[in-house]
Amino acid sequence: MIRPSFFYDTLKGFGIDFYAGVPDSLLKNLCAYITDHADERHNIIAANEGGAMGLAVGHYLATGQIPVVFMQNSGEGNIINPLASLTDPDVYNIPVLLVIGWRGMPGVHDEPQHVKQGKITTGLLNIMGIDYTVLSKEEDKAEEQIKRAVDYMQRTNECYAIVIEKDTFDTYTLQNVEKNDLTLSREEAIQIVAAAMGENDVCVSTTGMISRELFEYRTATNQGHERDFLTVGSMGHASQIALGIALAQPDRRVWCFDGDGATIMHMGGMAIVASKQPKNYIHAVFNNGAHDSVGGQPTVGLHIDISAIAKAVGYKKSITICNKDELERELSIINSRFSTFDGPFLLEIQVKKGNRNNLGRPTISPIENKEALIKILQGVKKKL
Ligand SMILES: Cc1ncc(C[n+]2csc(CCOP(=O)(O)OP(=O)(O)O)c2C)c(N)n1
Repeated sequence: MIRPSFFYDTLKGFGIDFYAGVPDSLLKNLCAYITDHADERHNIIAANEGGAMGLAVGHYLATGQIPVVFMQNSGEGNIINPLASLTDPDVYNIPVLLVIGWRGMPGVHDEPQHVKQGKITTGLLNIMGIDYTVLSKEEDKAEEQIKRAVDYMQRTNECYAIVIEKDTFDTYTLQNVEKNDLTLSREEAIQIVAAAMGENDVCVSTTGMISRELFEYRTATNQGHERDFLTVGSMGHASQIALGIALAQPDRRVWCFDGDGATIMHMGGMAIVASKQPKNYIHAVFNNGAHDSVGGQPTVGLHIDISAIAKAVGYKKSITICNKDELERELSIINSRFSTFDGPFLLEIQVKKGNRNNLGRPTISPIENKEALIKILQGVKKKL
């Protein structure tokens, strides 16, 4: 295995010390090391991977130094446009070192949302004309690969990708953990909100543990899963899926269970929700100030005022809640006779980081999930 310190120091030896990206569980130990060792101007957790490319290009323009953009392979979709129209030799010809966690690598079992992306990870690089290597798990070989990557980028001014397999980086535990006094857990908050949903309501939940915790709650309480669309991939788009449903079915309440990382990733979606004024739309953002599902790296979630943003873009009502009593009170107001269809609402629920160690994963497939929801929404039995 490679020590995160080795990777970081080797790049530093080549004058590479600027990092921007969105974290990934395969890069968890590396990201933790960078967080503890780079200052805030040299390590930026970006809103999304495309934004990280922008930051990297800005750094290159200002310093002439090659920057690093790190991401899960799911983030490749978000960098296609900057790769094609910003860094490409046909446009500005700017070198960025891409460090890409390879979830769903063929031959390695992974969750459904990673299977397709895993198959096309290197193919996408090929089609974009990005040279790449899969990082060796032996430090001396890895050092050679990094040297070749840097030579290539210096010679051509083109981007280069280092693809990271599972279990490449050795353990490193983040030291710099931001403390706060939040007491409500995300899982408990999810259970309270899910319990407040009416029987005809549906929910679109976001990528990661939020959907997993919602799934387990339904199982534990002997409810079906058919009213929940568990957006296992496509991070940041749950609010728009929920909006699509809410506009098509104005007589049904639609909830979006979002994370702070996901909300921030495509925050513009909030403005579109508000612009349509869907009275039946309730946006619950479980804000733990972290990308908890992939290792707990910080987001700016607890440093910005999400409910003020919702208000500013035109949600009818928005509120920030940080404890159980307030949450229950607010939900009973939402459910009261007069305000049931008085959205769009945004509930920012501030929760502490962390999850149960034995948290499971959905036991139904995405196709089964989709078909069951369609049956609820369209009232017809679709073939599974
Ligand atoms: C485009 C994209 N980038 C990165 C990921 C990896 N990823 C999965 S869940 C997650 C963190 C989600 O954070 P947040 O929405 O705050 O929810 P939390 O896990 O903290 O509950 C990330 C980065 C992804 N699935 N898709």
